[in-house]
Amino acid sequence: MDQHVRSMEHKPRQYQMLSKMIAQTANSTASEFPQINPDICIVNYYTNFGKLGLHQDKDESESSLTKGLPFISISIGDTAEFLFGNTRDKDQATKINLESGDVLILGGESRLLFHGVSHVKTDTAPSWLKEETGIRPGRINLTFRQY
Ligand code: MD6
Ligand code: FE
Repeated sequence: MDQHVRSMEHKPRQYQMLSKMIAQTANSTASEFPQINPDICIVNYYTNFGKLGLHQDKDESESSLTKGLPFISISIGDTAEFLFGNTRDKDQATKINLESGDVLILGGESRLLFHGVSHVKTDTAPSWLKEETGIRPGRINLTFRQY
């Protein structure tokens, strides 16, 4: 029991380290993505009917937003169609697929882009992921950010 509790305690730190490493890699390829010390992780689970309207993520501190500190999004499971653009108008938005294992970083000038998920594509998760983890149908999205 004690060991179980301890290992659970370590999980958030491992995720925090993973997101820091992603931020470091992004910073070394594009310096407009400043290094972050993530202190927030939001986990969303989308069923195959799940969607998320176009929005801006701007609940972080003014200093974090002014500096353009990136947020990092990791997708797991079924593929999502992800929209982004300069306005809330979904007809003008660019569409990309976010597949399981994809990492998306919005930072610097792109930090306040409108973005959302139009739909999740049924049964598109890698078969090895389903077999090894028993993951439910749908999509998990983790976003890391610094308040
Ligand atoms: C995504 N998620 O699921 C995009 N924003 O690919 C978000 O934009 C998001 O998951 C704010 C809070 C949680 C999120
Ligand atoms: Fe968002």
